[in-house]
Amino acid sequence: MTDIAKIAEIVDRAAERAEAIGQLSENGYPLSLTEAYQVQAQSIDRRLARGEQLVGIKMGFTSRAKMIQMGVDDLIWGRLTDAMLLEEGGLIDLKNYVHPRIEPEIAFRLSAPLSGEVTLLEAMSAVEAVAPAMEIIDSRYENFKFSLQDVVADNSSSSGVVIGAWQAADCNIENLGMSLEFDGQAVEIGSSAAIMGNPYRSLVAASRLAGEAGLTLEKGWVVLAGAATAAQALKPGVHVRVVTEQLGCAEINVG
Ligand code: 0L1
Ligand code: MG
Repeated sequence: MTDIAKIAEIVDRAAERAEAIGQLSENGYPLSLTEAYQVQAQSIDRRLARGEQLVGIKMGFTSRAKMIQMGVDDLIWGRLTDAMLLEEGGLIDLKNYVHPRIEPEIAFRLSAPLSGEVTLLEAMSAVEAVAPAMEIIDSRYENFKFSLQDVVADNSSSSGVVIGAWQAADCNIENLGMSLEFDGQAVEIGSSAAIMGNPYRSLVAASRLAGEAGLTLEKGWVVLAGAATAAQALKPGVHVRVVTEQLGCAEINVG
């Protein structure tokens, strides 16, 4: 029988200590997707037991191109805790990460719970605010290499979130120009349309997938809709900014 608790301890320790580990799938821990999500849940339970609070979820593989690249036909998701929230405009300490990358995203804040299968309109009406955001993904696996099950067990690589000023959720966010800048130079350019054609579709999927795991997206939670472009590796000393048409900016400095 698969020892979910033991594997959860392995991935949790790797994240806590910022130490790279070998892929589970190649080191005697082949997991089904269901088991991988159980590992994720138990590894996050370990963080909650240390005092962290669940504040939302992140969606991954939200672009068709990334799904095809991974040979998968559904999205993945991970859990966000308060310890992952980084001060907007603040400083990131690289020693807390293995090999962090950053990607431009859209964040939603919920004004009402969302659970299971919902329509696009139901998802939209549960959002009170939208913000430009960046996710720091930091796979705990050596060389950022993993199988689908490995990455899901590792909380879908999520390790940090930077959220800009919240805006009322009354603008059309289907096709907003987005760029990721390093020291004022655009290193990635894209559109919010890259996120499932409309970031709100990612919220519908978030509700469905969390529901399958018995989780309700709670009022006040943040849902990271997914990346609008590829991720970029963080470099020491760089100033990073996401600029999103209509929504504004979010920024962070790397120490
Ligand atoms: O879109 C995502 O946030 C996917 C994260 C997992 C894959 C990766 O680490 O690149
Ligand atoms: Mg992401």
